[in-house]
Amino acid sequence: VHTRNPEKESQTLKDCFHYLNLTSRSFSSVIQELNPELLVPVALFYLILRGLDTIEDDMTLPLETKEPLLREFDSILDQDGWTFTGNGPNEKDRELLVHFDCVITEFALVKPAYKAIIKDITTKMGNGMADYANNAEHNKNGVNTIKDYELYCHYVAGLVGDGLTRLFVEGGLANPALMKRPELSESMGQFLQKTNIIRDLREDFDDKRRFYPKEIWSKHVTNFDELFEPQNLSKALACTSEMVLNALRHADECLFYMAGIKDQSVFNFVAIPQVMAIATLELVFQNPTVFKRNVKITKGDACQLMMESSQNLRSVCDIFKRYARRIAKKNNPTDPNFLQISIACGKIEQFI
Ligand code: PS7
Ligand code: MN
Ligand code: MN
Ligand code: MN
Ligand code: MN
Ligand code: MN
Repeated sequence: VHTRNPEKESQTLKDCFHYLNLTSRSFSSVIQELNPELLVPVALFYLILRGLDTIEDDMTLPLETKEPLLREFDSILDQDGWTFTGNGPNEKDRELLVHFDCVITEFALVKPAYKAIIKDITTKMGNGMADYANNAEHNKNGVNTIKDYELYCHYVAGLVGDGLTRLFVEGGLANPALMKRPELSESMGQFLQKTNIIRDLREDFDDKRRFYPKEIWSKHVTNFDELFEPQNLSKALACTSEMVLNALRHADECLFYMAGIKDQSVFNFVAIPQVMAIATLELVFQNPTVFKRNVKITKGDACQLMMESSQNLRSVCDIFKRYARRIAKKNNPTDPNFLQISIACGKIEQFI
């Protein structure tokens, strides 16, 4: 049941939805079912951040070009007609930047209060991404401590949580009390981003990027690339377990956050990515394939999770509990974090 109104849409807005469908696998349908008050602002917010992330992810762009683009991306939002003309490898997402003028045109028509929120997040995220650009091994921008790791996740996802929460409250679709608990929207973003980083380990490594913090991986191997050597499998699995444990600690705050969402369309929008994330954590946990290639939950599982979570907080809690139980079942007694993982899963299972 899309709440879009195609008869009233300008050509540039239709183009924006075309790029939304092109660039987003999981977000495009939930965005298009959002309450009409926020549908267009959130779709444009997504496209703007997707554009920014396409620049961040383009490992063929020299740092001298990439860094200023990231830092000035917020001002591009005010440059009528701006399009990207450089070359990049990611065909699908590159198209959005090549036709970015449609996003700029539609962004200019957004309610000033929403525009200000979106622009503020774009400024902060672009500068944060620039600080971490070129994070290859032996680089000053490397992710060394857990604090570095969480700051990166704040820039690329915690800030999205903050921006979305401000939009929901401004649009009258979420409890304003959420504004007094910024750690809850931060956890919503951290949970998604940490899951993405754990899952993308191999893909990022092949792109010469590393987001696992040295503070964690160095407890298991001496050099990061040893995680990918078959003779180190049990150490590598223990490293992933520690990363999963670190991510799982956000689960209770995510459930608290979702309890503050009253509008059904906003609830579905925030809950669906979260249940996909916990299912992905269960899939990567104790799974040797993550060192070979990117693993993904099946289309069937994703579809079922989407239907099941689009109900209420009760069903989302049940899904979290089910996956926590599965993680606990796979937990390996020889894992150095066995006890802590077992406690973390137990906490989720006890959560009402
Ligand atoms: C505005 C809907 C719901 C309170 C494009 C949704 C990278 C996991 O790391 O490319 O490059 O591999 O796979 C979405 C909080 C953000 C965080 C973020 C904007 C949830 C650009 C999503 C999504 C906050 C920055 C996956 C974070 O992209 O990642 C809107 C509440 C975009 C949300 C990045 C990552 C998304 C992500 P990577 P991907
Ligand atoms: Mn990306
Ligand atoms: Mn990225
Ligand atoms: Mn084209
Ligand atoms: Mn990733
Ligand atoms: Mn990705």
